[in-house]
Amino acid sequence: APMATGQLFSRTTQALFYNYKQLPIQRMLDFDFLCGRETPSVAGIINPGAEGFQKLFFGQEEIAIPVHSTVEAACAAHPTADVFINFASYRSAAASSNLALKQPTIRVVAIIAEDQTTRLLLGQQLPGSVGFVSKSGGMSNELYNTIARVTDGLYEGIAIGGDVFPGSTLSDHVLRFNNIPQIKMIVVLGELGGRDEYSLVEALKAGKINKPVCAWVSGTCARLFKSEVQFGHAGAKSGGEMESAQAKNQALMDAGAIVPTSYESFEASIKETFAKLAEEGKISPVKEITPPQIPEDLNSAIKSGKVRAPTHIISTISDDRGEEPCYAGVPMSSIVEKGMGVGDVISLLWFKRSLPRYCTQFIEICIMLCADHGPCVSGAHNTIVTARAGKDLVSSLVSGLLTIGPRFGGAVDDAARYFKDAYDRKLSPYEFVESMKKKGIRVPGIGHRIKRGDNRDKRVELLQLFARTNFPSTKYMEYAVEVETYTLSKANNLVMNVDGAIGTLFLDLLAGSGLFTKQEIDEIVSIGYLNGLFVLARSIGLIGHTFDQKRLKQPLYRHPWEDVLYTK
Ligand code: Q5B
Repeated sequence: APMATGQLFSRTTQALFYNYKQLPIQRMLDFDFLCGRETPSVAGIINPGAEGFQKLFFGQEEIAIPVHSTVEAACAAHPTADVFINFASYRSAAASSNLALKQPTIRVVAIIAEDQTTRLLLGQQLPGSVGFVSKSGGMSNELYNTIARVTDGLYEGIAIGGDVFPGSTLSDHVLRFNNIPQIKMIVVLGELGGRDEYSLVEALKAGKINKPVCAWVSGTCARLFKSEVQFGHAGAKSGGEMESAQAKNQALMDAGAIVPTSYESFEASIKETFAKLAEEGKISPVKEITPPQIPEDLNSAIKSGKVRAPTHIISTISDDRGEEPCYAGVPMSSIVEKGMGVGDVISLLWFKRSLPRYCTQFIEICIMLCADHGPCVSGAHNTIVTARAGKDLVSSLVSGLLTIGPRFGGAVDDAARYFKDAYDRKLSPYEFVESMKKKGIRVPGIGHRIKRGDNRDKRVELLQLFARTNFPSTKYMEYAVEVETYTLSKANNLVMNVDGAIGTLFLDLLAGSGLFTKQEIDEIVSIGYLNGLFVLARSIGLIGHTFDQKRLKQPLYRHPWEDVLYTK
């Protein structure tokens, strides 16, 4: 239906909301839902610099409201949204409001100093007969309640704000309400300070308002103070007798407004005015609507203990909710105070327990020894090529990590699995190696591209030495040495490699420490924890190779033709 002169809002009015503030927007949508609106009153959100969609609830349904990065883009996308609700900070509100005023599609600009948005658009949605204008947004809440109780409700309610220079005046709205046929009576709540109420007095005196106006100017208590008092609003201080609540109430009454003797009797005067209009048949009773229930947010319902909801993630290794993060229940301060190291942190986060020093030291030695093995190994090569292609640290690192697998560095778990199985089943080295050969599987942990029987891997020797000195038992590793003796009899490069040494020695650590049940050991081996040691260690080297290439400003890598065998 066409809007009457002065009518700013209808049941289909939509707004653009400047600055993303989830709570007030959600409140507006909740109010829409309560009022039975079919479309949300927020058409779009302007979030400077961001674009996309914002999920919000409209009743029970989730809706996606478009987010625009500029005022112009939002106005172009939503040409029928003629209200601009500005939630910018006081620092940037002027610039964005000026911009909004320049947009041909915008008719109303509301600059929100406090959270009053939900009240702003009340009038467009309610079917009542009362037009209400207030200075105070907070007090308008009070009056909305009063009006709802003693009349057939609001048609429109607006709070102009308590500033010294508000964007619109009380009389602007009263005159506007006077032109809206659906509004049968007007309620005004002014306050001490300023002279705005006198423009209403003038309008009344000039006979420009022919609907009953119930008015009250609050702040009569100011007289009880000996000196001038500044109330909550910038404009709410009595600047002299004329600006006092008493003087303004008197002037309004003299001009023909219905003014009670106190705020307490304001409700009664609104009630009487409405009843009189109803009696005179000037108000046809509106059908009472039972508003729907706004669904409660899950978070608040859970908080109040009304509902329970299943969690989506279960975690047992760390907790960051308390005063300080804990790893497997051990607070970070205690990790630092006790001088724990990376081996202890790995023990807590991977094995969920504190391990004795020789175990954590062994873990740290593994990390140190496997941190790097030169630029020519698969992982470092990939990382170097990636870094030289101009990719970032994470891409270069990941590209190297992705080469870790059954042939390169990722044989630790399989070494542990196969050697454990062979040892536990009491297979002789000959039976083990030959049975693997029959299955066509290379023994994990055996063989190296450059290491030989006469050029052993120093890392393996260091790990063996440490374990033989510190571990209660090295039975799995000694079994691997016997296997190595057999494989070396076949070929000189079939030495125990670093994967084999770590895999078998970790079996010894798990079994010998007495801290793991047989079931836990089986689980660690079957899940495959141990490649993690190589992955973690080699990440250190791969990160180093990335930095190295970047530092050396190495150009894009291209493999030389001479190094490729081109054949058909
Ligand atoms: N043969 C490592 O192969 C390598 C055999 C075998 C029985 C075996 C190979 C292998 C198991 C996986 C493993 C970890 C691919 C290695 C690492 C980290 C690193 C890397 C670095 C670092 C080497 C020649 C003949 C053939 C094969 C037989 C070979 N391996 N038999 N069991 N394990 N090992 N990976 O030299 O009769 O001629 O057909 O897969 O443990 O990755 O530094 O580079 O820190 O970065 O290419 O140390 O051993 O040997 O494939 O030419 O085989 O030996 O069947 O026999 P190669 P191939 P045949 S540590």
